[in-house]
Amino acid sequence: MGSSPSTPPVPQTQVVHKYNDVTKDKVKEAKERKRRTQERQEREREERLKRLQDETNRKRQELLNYRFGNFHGQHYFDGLDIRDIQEEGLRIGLFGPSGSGKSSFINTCERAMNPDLRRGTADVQTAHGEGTIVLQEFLDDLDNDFRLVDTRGLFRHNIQEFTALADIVYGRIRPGQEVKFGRPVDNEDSEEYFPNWLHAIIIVLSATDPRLQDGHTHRNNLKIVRDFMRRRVTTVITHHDKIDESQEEDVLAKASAATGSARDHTFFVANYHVDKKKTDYNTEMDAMEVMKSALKVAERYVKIHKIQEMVEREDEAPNNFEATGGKYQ
Ligand SMILES: Nc1nc2c(ncn2[C@@H]2O[C@H](COP(=O)(O)OP(=O)(O)OP(=O)(O)O)[C@@H](O)[C@H]2O)c(=O)[nH]1
Ligand SMILES: [Mg+2]
Repeated sequence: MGSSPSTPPVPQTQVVHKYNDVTKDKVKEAKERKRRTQERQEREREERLKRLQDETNRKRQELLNYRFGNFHGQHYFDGLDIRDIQEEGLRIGLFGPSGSGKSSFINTCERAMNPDLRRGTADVQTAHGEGTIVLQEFLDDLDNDFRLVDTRGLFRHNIQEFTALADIVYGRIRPGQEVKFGRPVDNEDSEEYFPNWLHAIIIVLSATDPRLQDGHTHRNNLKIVRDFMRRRVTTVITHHDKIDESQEEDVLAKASAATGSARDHTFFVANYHVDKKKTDYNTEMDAMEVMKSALKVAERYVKIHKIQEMVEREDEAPNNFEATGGKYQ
């Protein structure tokens, strides 16, 4: 037997190399692709954040520069004497069950209006029991035409509480005064002064409150407020961070039914609070949407009130006409 033919180089060795090279290239390529995807995602995230930040700044400027009538336009008030409100501005009150997040919402609004602020100035409930007792105005130092008014929480749902609420609405309880139930205030005169009234209210409910979720307790308790403040209400549902997305529609419908404000005047918000201090543009946007809605509602209410006043004056005119023996004075 002759020597065996020279053995060709082992092909497998080459295949293995090739395979390795291909694999290396593939891995490298995949890594590169992943890096590019991550970079793109990061860029998109930054762009989204930038857009949100710009939108937040734009909305903030709109509210910081707010002048009475801006949202409906000056023609909306043609023929009406609105000088008192132009001079004094609008007052937006916060009403709602004790502990629903009224003061926290005010703090959120303060931070939305002033990005340098690390925390709001309204006192929130810390332990059990009531938080706010004294009526207090906020955002009143801004050079624009509205203020927010923090009130004592509703929890009795009786006539004494309703009387106190009416006293706040008609400006008989003034900022700095304690809101007492069952004790009439001796400040009747101020009812004459329309700029001291609340021109709209924001009803604050917590998304996690079983009295909202059961669909009837809040609805029954708030009937008197709903009827009294008809068409002057914007609603904010706090604790948005504490509910699941799947619950939103149901909670929204129940809140709107309880307060009587239309769906497009009903908003969710996840307030700033002790464990949520980091700037959140979504939170600030939500809070500013609520303020804008309340201002629109308030402008409409001022118009309704001014028309009523005018009609009442006209109603008095024929009496004067008769009293003067048919001569106008
Ligand atoms: N997680 C979360 N907690 C909130 C939110 N809003 C308010 N809170 C908390 O709820 C509690 C009550 O909030 P307050 O703002 O004091 O409620 P209030 O309506 O002013 O209460 P009264 O003044 O007693 O009527 C506080 O412990 C807040 O930190 C929210 O959106 N999310
Ligand atoms: Mg409070």
